[in-house]
Amino acid sequence: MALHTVAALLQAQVPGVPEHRITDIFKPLASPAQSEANIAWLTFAITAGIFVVVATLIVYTIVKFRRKPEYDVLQEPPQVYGSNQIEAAWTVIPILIVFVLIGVTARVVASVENASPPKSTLKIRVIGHQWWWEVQYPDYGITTANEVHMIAGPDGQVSNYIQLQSADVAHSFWIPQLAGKTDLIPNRDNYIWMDPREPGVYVGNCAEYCGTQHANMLLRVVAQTPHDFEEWAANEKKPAVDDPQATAAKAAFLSLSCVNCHNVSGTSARGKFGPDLTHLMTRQTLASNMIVNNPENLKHWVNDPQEMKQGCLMPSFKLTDTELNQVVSYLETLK
Ligand code: HEC
Ligand SMILES: [Cu+2]
Repeated sequence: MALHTVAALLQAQVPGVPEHRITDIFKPLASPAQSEANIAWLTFAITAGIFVVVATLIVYTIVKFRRKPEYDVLQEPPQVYGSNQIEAAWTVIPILIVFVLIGVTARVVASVENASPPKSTLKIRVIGHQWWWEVQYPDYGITTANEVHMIAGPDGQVSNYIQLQSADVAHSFWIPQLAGKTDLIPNRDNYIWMDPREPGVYVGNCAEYCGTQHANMLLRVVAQTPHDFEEWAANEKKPAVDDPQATAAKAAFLSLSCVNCHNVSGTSARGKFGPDLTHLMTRQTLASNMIVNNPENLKHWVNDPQEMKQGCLMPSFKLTDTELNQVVSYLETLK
């Protein structure tokens, strides 16, 4: 990805919402991430302790047992044949440390997985595809893509319960500031929950190698207050905008093969293979958060997705200029 596109992505903000773009596990903003950060710190502290002890002993030995000028070079050093106490100590202490770490980790994993979600829970289904995310809200009848809207709220009051599935290969859902990685496996349902404490945009990515464009299978969670979420959902539930100014453009879009892969609710475009385009213009990014959703990038994408995201599963169509302009101007009405 060219540097200027990275810079532009950093500016793709949702108006009025702070952005948490540092994918830092040491700055957790939800309970699962918080408990995981705690064990990360504990492990870090223990291993730092081991490092200090071992490094000190090494330095001490190097200094203390250097060859001194008065030593006879040909004489062998004193031969030591082991010490039961020392050997017992350096066997037992590491075993104890390993058991402490296993115990603490197992407890946190179990407590994160078994925690019952708080009363106010939003159900979300995320389906991994090569190389984008389908996002459904079963209770609302909404299907969207790549940008996962969630509810945020003070500790322990709201939560999002996410069912994870895959349409093809194994993927992994990871938003470092909210929760650890959970795989999306074909023919299997996995579940995670997260309770973002602050509204904002949280970034993440697919964390399981899933093919050529794995690195551009990025994630974006838009955590909102329940009120803002409902507002967003109300718009998502509506069928696509039918702009009378765009009748010809719409006809052009519907006459092309786009309809085999993309859904636009309220039209004859019913494809399920690619991202739902019904409210494309409400998303900040395109191609699984790889590029900013602006008119220039949208046109470039429709004209030649293979140039922008080589190997992605949308072919380049060699549309004529007229077709391209019509299709893009139709897509731009999909608010
Ligand atoms: C063979 C199936 C297929 C056809 C046909 C197809 N697309 Fe796509 N389209 C995809 C896939 C798959 C993606 C996701 C690519 C990715 O991010 O890796 C996509 C992504 C997109 C996106 C970006 C959506 C987003 O939210 O990131 C737009 C816009 C789009 N297609 C428009 C079109 C238009 C316009 C046409 C017709 C000219 C078309 N597509 C034809 C499969 C298809
Ligand atoms: Cu993936």
